[in-house]
Amino acid sequence: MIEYYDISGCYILRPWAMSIWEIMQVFFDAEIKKMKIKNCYFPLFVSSSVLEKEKDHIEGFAPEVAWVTKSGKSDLEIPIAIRPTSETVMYPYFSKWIRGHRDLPLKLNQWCNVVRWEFSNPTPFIRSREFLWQEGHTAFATKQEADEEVLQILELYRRIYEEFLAIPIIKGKKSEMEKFAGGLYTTSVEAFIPNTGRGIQGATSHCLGQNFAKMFEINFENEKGEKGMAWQNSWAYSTRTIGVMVMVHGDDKGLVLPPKVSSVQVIVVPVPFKDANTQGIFDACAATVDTLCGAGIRAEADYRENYSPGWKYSHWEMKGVPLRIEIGPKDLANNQVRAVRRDSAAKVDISCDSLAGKEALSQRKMILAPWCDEEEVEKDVKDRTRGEMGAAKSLCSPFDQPELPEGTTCFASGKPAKKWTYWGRSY
Ligand code: 86X
Repeated sequence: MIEYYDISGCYILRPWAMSIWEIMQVFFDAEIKKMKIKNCYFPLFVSSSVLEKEKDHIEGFAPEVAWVTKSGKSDLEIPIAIRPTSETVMYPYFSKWIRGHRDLPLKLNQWCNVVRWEFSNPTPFIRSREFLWQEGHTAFATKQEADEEVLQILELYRRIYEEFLAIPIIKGKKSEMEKFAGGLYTTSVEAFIPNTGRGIQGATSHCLGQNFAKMFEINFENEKGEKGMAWQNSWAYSTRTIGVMVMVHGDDKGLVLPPKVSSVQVIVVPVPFKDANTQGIFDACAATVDTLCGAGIRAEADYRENYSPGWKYSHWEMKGVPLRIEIGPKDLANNQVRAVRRDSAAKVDISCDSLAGKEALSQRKMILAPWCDEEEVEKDVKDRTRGEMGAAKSLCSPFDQPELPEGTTCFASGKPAKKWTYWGRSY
């Protein structure tokens, strides 16, 4: 996931790690856009006068601020700080952009890096001197609106941990001692690392109250022509999320990736044997990858000839790929594959015909799936599911439709989906 670097506390994020970040980013970015929060980008550099504008909240953090003091060989006239967070960078412009109640709410987010020159044990993802995050900064006319948003954002953080990283968290409010001193109250999602018996803050969502509005004069005129002061929030999650995931799920064989964030969800490994039909095995691997990719699963095959199957097993286990599929001579003869779960090491043989088939069906469940709404495809589903227990058919498209994000494909045809439909065996 990372490569070490020649500056302590700084790490190179390799594609295996960056892809996890990007998957969470796609989700979170879409969710905040639904909330009418807009992306922006403020400069990395902060003048000392602006950084120190809010003395009280900076005081405790001052030792962590990194400064640029030179250009080439000459000293800068005034040193320039590198953002450790962007309150003081952004709020002078909030003051400028907010004049009347029609300028509110102002809801901004930026995806960026920040630098905090930590001295205590740097740890990849968990405590690094530079890290990636999103920071949201919003301003409202009323406290009630601010309060509501704090919890909406906290719920998105919960979903990142629980739905994407498969990590249970506790939502809650920080004590007066542990809250962000510059704000009114701080909420967080807290995770737990069983191995070390330690809690870890997963993300925070603050209501800043009117503290910063006072300092930065973020005022507006309300409908009645009276002067009001903005209510503000700020919230962030960072690449620490990946560190929590590594610690919670990792085991003695290495990383364990939750399928939702894994850039490779299934690795297919050919297991050729002496004079068995090697080409046939390779072809079956390619067909398996095709079938899985067609069903929207991120699958790849490892055809490398200079590594043994056993070596590949440990390699992909160490990398955390959720499912390994092995195809050997016996599997080829039986038109099946062997699947091995990364988390539990549980093995199961699956017929090639039901590979992309819905596991849920064999567990006697109903399935809600995006569908292209074409009759041919509906018939095809019946054909493909015909078995001892009877074929599955469409049941209904519920009036209560979940969201169908643009680009969602039909579970059966791979064409653009038009609606969510229930499928299953029926009376
Ligand atoms: C506190 C508060 C807040 C926006 C968040 O937690 C969410 C996103 N910011 C961040 N904090 C600092 O204010 C801070 C300031 C300086 Cl100068 C520093 F060097 C380190 C800091 N660390 C945290």
